[in-house]
Amino acid sequence: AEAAPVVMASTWDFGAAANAEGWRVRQSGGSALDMVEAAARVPEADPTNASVGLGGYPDRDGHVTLDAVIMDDAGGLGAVCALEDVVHAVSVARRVMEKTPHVILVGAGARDFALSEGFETTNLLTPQAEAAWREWLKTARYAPRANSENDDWRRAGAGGVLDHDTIGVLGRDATGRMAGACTTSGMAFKMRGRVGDSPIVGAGLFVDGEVGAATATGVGEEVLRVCGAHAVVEAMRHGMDPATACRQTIERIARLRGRAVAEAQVGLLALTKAGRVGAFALQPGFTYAVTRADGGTEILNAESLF
Ligand code: SD4
Repeated sequence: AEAAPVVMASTWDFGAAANAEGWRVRQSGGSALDMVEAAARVPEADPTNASVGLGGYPDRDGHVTLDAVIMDDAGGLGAVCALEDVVHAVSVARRVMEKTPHVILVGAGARDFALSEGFETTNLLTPQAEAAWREWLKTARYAPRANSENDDWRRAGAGGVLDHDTIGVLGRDATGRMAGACTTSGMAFKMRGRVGDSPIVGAGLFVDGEVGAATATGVGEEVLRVCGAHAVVEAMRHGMDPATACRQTIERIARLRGRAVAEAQVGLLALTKAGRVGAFALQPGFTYAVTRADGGTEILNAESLF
């Protein structure tokens, strides 16, 4: 028998815990937006997940700065970039969408807006993340590690912290509506003020009501160069299945960048309106969690170019 359609798809192993929360919201009648927001809040609030929200690694000056976006299938869109002191960046992004005439707020303005909406301030720099930063300062060499999200997550029981981890979540509610969210503390030890792909519509996330949705993870600079998530959704619009659309976009990054991405990771994940899922990555090791309409969840390994 053919597997039940996919209703949630999230990046990395820790996507499974996020999907579980999104599924709970779906079962209680929540909208696709409610599902993906609730899912994204799970890693944001987890201090052992040192890359989303609380516990994220700081920039090279020691500030934890968060990027997040949320989007629905009717053009609803909100994002925050370089947000400080607020755990649930995805929820601030949703307020930007619902309560402002804008779609992106950055830095101090995003923080002021969050506080005006009643969000509390929290010190996002955990002792573990601060210790890792102080250790990093000894060499201060910026060198993103492929798949650190999963490596560190799998070690987290032993007190490991992730040096960057992003979650991208795509969801379909019981009425067939779709939404997506993407939230991250960005690349560990990035320059102050650096914004990645995650909060940028079309790069870290894109949702289209006629086609489906896509999200990205990995080195954001490489995703931004090709507007990764948008490229995937547009390929699906022209009839490509999700895995092939992700593969084509990864191949495009590789052609464009050559040796510059020989060791870089980029993972793309896509979900069609009908509930078909697919993924592809530059390097082996990109995993994603899918939850089907019957409630079953599994973690799948994406194929990769290298
Ligand atoms: C970024 N794409 O800020 C994010 C990082 C990421 O898992 O995906 N980490 O570039």
